[in-house]
Amino acid sequence: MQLRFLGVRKTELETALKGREIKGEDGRDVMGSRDQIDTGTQKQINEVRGFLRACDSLTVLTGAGVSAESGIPTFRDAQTGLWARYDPMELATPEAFARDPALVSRWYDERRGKCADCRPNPGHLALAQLQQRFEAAGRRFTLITQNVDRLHQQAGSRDPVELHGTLWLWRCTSCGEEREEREIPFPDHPPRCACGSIRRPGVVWFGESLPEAALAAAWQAAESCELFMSLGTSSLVEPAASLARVAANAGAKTVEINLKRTPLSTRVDISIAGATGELLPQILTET
Ligand code: BV8
Ligand code: ZN
Repeated sequence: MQLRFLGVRKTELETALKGREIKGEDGRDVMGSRDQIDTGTQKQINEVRGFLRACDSLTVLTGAGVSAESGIPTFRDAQTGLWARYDPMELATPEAFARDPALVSRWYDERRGKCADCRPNPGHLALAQLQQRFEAAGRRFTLITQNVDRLHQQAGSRDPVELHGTLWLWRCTSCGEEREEREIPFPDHPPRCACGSIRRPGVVWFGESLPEAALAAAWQAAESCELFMSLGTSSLVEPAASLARVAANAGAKTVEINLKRTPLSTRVDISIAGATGELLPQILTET
């Protein structure tokens, strides 16, 4: 390309031009603007790196946005195909399951299928690495997730607090027997327990209380951390959406990373606009 006639090696030029924007005829930055981070965001990244270096206890909350780059639609993303006419907030309720258990079971079976085809993305991997680093240095790290896909565990994260359960565990609605279900798809909808009763996904539905142990662990981790990071969540679903406030009220530094603004963006110390799959690996270099 153009560079050749300058008789200098591409790498030398790239280092010389690092961070500088070179506009091509079409006004696009020839140095491949996708991974160019604007100076404002770079400054925020450096500040977050400073927070990470300085803190001995970190609590991270993740939402559907962290799994988006793995190909799992978020709750905000429009439902597709035969699910397009259903509102996920309606399907994810005990009322919907009582009304039509086969329909709700099929929806969760389809989501299991989707998750099974997806792999953790660099955002998940960066968080697993961060946990390793923190724990190797004797610093406290707590990962709290609203996601039910278990991609964090696949990425190597240990013991994340699953606030809203998981769609990989199914529970009998009468004897309570719970076990992991990896066979996709289910032969019948809804699946049946050996006792003959129907089984439901091991998730928390809207209107249902969260598992006490998970909620207590999340609250305790928010109240006692020095840094709280809210990643890829719209911060609309309670009580998860209150955790950042609990941390801030307890004196923690708070950081948000999201593609879009959320109700939390004006209430945290640093809110970075961007994709977690791109920004988290960047933030982790040099921390
Ligand atoms: C309860 C499991 C006791 C099932 C889920 C107080 C006030 C108002 C309402 C309430 C309240 N207290 C309780 C309620 C009711 C309700 C609630 O909060 N309703 C909301 C809608 C107003 N809460 C409950 O019912 C909870 N139970 O409180 O019990 C009680 C009961 C009744 C009344 C009082 C008390 C139970 C809530 C849990 C429900 N189960 N999931 C399943 O998955 O099927 S919630 C589910 O939706 C997820 O787990 C998650 O929590 C939520 C979706 O939010 P996000 O994960 O943030 O995803 P979303 O799609 O919204 O946004 C994605 C974000 O990522 C976006 O901002 C986008 O910009 C960003 N993004 C996208 N790509 C990227 C990205 N960011 C970075 N990088 C990218 N690449
Ligand atoms: Zn049973």
